[in-house]
Amino acid sequence: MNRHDVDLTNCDREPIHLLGAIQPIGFLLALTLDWIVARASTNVGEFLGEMDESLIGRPLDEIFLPEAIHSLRNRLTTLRGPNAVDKVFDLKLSDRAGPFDVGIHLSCGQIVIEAQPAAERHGDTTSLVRAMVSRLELVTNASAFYTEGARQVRALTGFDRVMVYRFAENGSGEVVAETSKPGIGSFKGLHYPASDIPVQARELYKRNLLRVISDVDTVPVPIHPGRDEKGKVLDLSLSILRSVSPIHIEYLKNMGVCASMSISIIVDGELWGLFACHHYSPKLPSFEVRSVCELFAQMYSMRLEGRERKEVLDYERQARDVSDQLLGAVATNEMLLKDPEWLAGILTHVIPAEGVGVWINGSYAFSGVTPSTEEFTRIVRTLNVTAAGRVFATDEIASLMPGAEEFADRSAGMLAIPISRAPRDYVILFREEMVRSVRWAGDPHKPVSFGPNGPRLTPRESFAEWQQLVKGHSRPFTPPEIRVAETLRATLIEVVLRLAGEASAERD
Ligand code: BLA
Repeated sequence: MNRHDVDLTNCDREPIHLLGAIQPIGFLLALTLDWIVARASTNVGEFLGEMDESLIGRPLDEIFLPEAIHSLRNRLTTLRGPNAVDKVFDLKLSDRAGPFDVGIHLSCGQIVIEAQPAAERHGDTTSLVRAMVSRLELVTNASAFYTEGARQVRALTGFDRVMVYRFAENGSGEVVAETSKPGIGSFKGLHYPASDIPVQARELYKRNLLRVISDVDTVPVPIHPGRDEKGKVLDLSLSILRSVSPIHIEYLKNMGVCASMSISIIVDGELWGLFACHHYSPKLPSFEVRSVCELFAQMYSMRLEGRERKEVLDYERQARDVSDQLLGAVATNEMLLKDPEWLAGILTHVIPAEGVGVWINGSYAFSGVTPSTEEFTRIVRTLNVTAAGRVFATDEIASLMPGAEEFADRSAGMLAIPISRAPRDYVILFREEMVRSVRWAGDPHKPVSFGPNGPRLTPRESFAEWQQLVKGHSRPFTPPEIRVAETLRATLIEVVLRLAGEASAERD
């Protein structure tokens, strides 16, 4: 697909790894496996001095110093795994230029070398990362953990704004933490649709953990030849200098952002989120600082993974306690089961919801924000047909039942727990529409002007689009919440059966 064929409706089809260009902050050479130049970015002369002949077809030892080649060859032999990139800092490539920071990796059977003029070294990067990570040990709750991560990245890089952006299951995302210089507004708490970071970008960011855009106004430098004799474009998935999607550049420009960097946060092999950094003037953290960021993000991800596992375990333990509490309380006072206020107090403690409805033996009781009696009757009828005998959750009742749009502004999602077989009794937790529970934070940096695709490519318009997309949806019920509902169901069934048993014993 030609890059000009991409528009706002087909973002996820833009082949961002095949754009055939890099940013002008360095140069790129792609070599055959016998170290002959097969492709080169058209700016090599700017870094190594103009050359008389074309670089293509020349052995690398006519261009680089022998020691540099020796060092790069060594790196190549130690590359492991499909996503491996090695780095050499402060390497003298040619007598005609200063030292470079260099990345080397393999792409489709070619050796890709990317070089950027060397920056001042930081010294002991291992202890730097260790110090950054040690700050994470001090925080207790999740929100403080996110903010501390953002703070560490900002302290190291000096970006004007650093956010932690967390993906939801459906690819949309939320700014869960932010730290910034004063006076530039806030994005914290805002949500964006999946299309803002389309699916192929999210896939790529699992393989290549960091990307930097040093200046949105620079012109990308093409790699020559664009296509090899087989018509193939160089795959830049693992590239360090890759030029990025022009659509995304327009997004940044519309926001008034001049430089950006983002680093993947990967939990359980999935892209959990990103550290997203903005600067309002050009900015290029050194190659070494970017590597430190990448390493920090990996350590951060591991700690996050540990925290999340522990959170789920703690949560499930808490749910078991609630389940015991429920059983104990009802054993002494069976009427409690028909008291929705009491039930709601207990249940929403472990599964947050704005309302609880109880349907037992054809009578209903409600607590909090719920559908009306008539609407509830229709829900129960629908459940009897579609989800009999199992816990059932949806963030969009209307997708299940025509007419539910009418009460979606009150109750958009539900978690239904059947507590008997026949006649079917239920406890149902209702969640309100998500857009109502999300606030629009402040006035984010005002757009200066718009590119050809207009204001859609701004966080403000994206937020509006996200609101449109999630209209009629509640916050989804999570897999641990659904598991907990299963446990509660077992408890409730036990109680109901016991009550039924006692009732029939009384009759006898
Ligand atoms: C990439 N979009 C991105 C990236 C971010 C965002 C963080 C990663 C690249 C980077 O580091 O800058 C989105 N940035 C945000 C959001 C906020 C922010 C949501 O600061 C909120 C505060 N983008 C669109 C639309 C399309 C699109 C409609 O909004 C498609 C039509 C595309 N975004 C798009 C593409 C990329 C991207 C293609 C990949 C860029 C690349 O790596 O080449």
